Amino acid sequence: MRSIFIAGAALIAAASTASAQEVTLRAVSAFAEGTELSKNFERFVEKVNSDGKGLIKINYIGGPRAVPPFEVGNAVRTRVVDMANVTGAFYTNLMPEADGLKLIGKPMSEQRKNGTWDYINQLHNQKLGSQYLARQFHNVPFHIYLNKKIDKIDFSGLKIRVTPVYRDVVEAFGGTPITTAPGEVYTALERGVADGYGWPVTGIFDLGWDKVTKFRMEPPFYSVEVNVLVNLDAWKGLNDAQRKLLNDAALWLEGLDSEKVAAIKAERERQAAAGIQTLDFGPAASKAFLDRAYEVAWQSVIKRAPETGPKLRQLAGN
Ligand code: 173
Repeated sequence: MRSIFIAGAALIAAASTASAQEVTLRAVSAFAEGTELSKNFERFVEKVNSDGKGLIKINYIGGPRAVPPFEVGNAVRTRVVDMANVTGAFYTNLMPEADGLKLIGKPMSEQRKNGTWDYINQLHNQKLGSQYLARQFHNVPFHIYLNKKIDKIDFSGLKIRVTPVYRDVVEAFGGTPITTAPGEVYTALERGVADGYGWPVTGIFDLGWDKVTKFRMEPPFYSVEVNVLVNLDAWKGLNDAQRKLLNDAALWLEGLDSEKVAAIKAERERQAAAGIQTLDFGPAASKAFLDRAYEVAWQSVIKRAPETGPKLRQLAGN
């Protein structure tokens, strides 16, 4: 009797030590360290590590030198890493719906209230074995940057570097898409392998692309989506306090999007100062471009995800 009691007490003691132990999560970013698309995630890591002392520690391994960008989603799924800063565009092979995330531009506070976050989280749970912890940059658009001047929105004869974000719209306007990871954009432009590329309005200075960019085409389109994923087993293995800590930090991270309004204005000025000219074909051409850009992108998502795509579009409301 006594030995059973002792064994039981020892077990309880072991369990509580385990739950009180600091958990370490290994994290990577699909974007280069210290650049625009990684910076806020890196602030998030610092915050978790300081608020979460004794509870949680994120071991940030770094950017694409650790895991190639298009493999980051799978690395989270298979728990090669526990956490990642990555865009859905980089794992559409595992989750075609991820290509639709760029079409959802509502603030995260709203997406968390109206069921959008919940639905996207379920898709990540099922298809990517991960928790959709946070989404950043909902208010930052993309652009097509060009080195050849065009006199209307028509990419015929142009080779344009893409990811799934821009593929459909580039094709719809007659361009030839060439897929590369961000790390290969500079060389592709320098060698003339590409005549242009898609990228957010911010961040082209980070890797020196301003030196190989002549024009930025208007209008801005879609909505940048960079998210923080946590492997689902890793997430389930956390206790309530640890999960709350990560959730609170995720909401804080999403709140940093409010800084982007000023950042976008500053970036456009900086591009102009660097000699990058805007190609603007006026409101009617812009509207026609945007209508078509959204339409071809949704059709593409729905074609590859006929069950779930329409629901995503309904939640996006566009
Ligand atoms: O590499 C890309 O152009 C891309 O798809 C992307 C997506 C989100 C943020 C930045 C780039």
